[in-house]
Amino acid sequence: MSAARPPSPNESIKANSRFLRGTIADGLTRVETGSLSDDDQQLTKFHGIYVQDDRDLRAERGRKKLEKAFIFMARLRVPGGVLTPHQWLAAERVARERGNGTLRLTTRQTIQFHGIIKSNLRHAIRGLNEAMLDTIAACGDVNRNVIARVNPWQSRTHAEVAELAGAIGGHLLPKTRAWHEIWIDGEKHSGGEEEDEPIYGRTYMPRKFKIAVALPPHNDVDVFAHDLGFIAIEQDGRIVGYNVVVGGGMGMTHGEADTFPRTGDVIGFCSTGQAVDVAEQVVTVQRDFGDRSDRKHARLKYTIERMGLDAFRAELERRLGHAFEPAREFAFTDNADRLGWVQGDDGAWHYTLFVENGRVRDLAGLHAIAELDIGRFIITPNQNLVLADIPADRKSEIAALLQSHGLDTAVSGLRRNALACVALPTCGLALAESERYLPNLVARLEDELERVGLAQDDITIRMTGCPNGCARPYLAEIGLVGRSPGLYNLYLGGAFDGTRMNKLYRRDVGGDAIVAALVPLFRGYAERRAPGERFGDYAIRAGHIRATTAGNTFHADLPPELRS
Ligand code: SRM
Ligand code: SF4
Repeated sequence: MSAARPPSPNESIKANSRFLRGTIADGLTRVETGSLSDDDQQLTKFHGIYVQDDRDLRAERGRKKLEKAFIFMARLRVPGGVLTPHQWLAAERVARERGNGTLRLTTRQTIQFHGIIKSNLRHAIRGLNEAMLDTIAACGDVNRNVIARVNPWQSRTHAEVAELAGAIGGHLLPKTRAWHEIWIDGEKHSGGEEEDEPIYGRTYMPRKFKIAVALPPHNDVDVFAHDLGFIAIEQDGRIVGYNVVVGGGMGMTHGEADTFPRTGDVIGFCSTGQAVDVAEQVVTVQRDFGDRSDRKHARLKYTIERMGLDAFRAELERRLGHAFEPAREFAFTDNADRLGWVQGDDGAWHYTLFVENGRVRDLAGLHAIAELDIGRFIITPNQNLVLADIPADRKSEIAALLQSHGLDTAVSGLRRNALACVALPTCGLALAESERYLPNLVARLEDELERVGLAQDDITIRMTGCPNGCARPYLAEIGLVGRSPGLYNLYLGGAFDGTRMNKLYRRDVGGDAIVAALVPLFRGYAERRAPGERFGDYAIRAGHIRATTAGNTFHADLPPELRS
């Protein structure tokens, strides 16, 4: 713990916020600015809301001495990514009437609304609330949206995994009424004194906290990237319990080698009935032992590195009152989505729709499908959308709509496995383009892949506009991380199943250099790969990148000059 160092300013903002109220309600009424006070900007995150500005307009407005073009981003809380068609329509309406007209499916199975101006913000949140949707705890120093394997075609295990995600998410939800009070009721409670946060306390978590539930053999949730992961262990079609994974995380800062991505450690097995308690106690250990002085070292991965895994496990088991059973055998095959139609074990059909980088721009097709009011809409951790539970006799109707709206077009193996974070123009932390650039880069790489006969081979490529890792780029076979406008660090050698991080291959490269670096590798892979060998594995075997030999932190065994 960091007893000697003063707490970070965020700690007093939280402590003095009257359980996350701050002066947000007052700030929303102020017309002299499109923004909110600095402290309130930290607190709105706990309500799933970020103050942003349109960075495309920043320079021009600066020249004209105008305030930045402030806009808000709101993020839904959707445990397991499951929405009804009615909720989809409500979300779409909010995007059209209060946002920038697009919906952004995220890597944590939810929806972000961009471009909401201050005067529209309450209307937007109320519009969502009317469809039983909320943005509570979608950001901030709390447990975030719990994500879960998307497999509605295996109806029983999907229900079990989704149920656990919902149970954990519900259990760890902040208890404060502040969200309802500020955004919905408008009624003042008596200063919040009567409230309590039995799990979090007044200062909540040291930092964000993330949980995922995986169901082997698919690792679509990237379970090793989370503070806490549960890997379902299935026997005879039933889930008998979960292996527990702790201490994953993706973010780092360029040039600061004591910040790093880390894959989580499997520490043992718990029964299904114990899982919610395990989640609560991992949260309380991190609440009490996490670094509250330096927010760059405040995630659970750093707590575990500092305490040591054995000491962490001992503290956790002490709080649980029992030891974990030894972890059970499991194996993953991929961390991707399988696109297109699949029939489920109960006869229903499911269609996984490719949504490039999660951005739904043309709302019409999905609007028409949602209006049929069939089945469920399930957002995947790969930014795609499953139209789930379609009765066999309605399949042709959906198929016809997908076709008439051009939603069922085939894409290459690289494109269907590509993820990009949002980055410019809305993300305040972006150093380079991502969502607006990756599709073009993929097009250039597709030409080469076509030439060498790899057009339909699944290869994962993930880009982010900065090293925070929102598209989990360090777990991709090809990772691209923004350094400055037009320049990226290129990482290679991640595993296709999300169990191994990649390594730095080229520093500060632009589009031409990225293509030039990858083309010989694609050629070599096409000519010399072993049967079934994945691109990331080939990159290591062929000696293009070294395999990690020590530990599960990103910089393990890398010389200092290669650590940024
Ligand atoms: Fe993220 C911050 C977008 C998933 C690591 N992330 C941000 C912010 C809110 C920027 C900010 O703080 O001002 C971005 C908003 C951009 C915008 O304009 O919309 C942002 N993160 C996203 C999304 C939308 C990326 C996407 O394209 O899908 C994902 C939304 C998830 C959600 O629905 O909750 C998103 N972010 C992730 C993930 C992946 C995951 O959770 O599986 C990570 C890596 C895992 C992790 O947390 O370690 C991630 N985001 C970060 C970090 C680095 C955190 C760290 O402790 O290292 C930041 C910066 C921060 O927190 O200070 C960040
Ligand atoms: Fe923004 Fe960086 Fe996250 Fe991309 S990775 S959305 S640039 S914080």
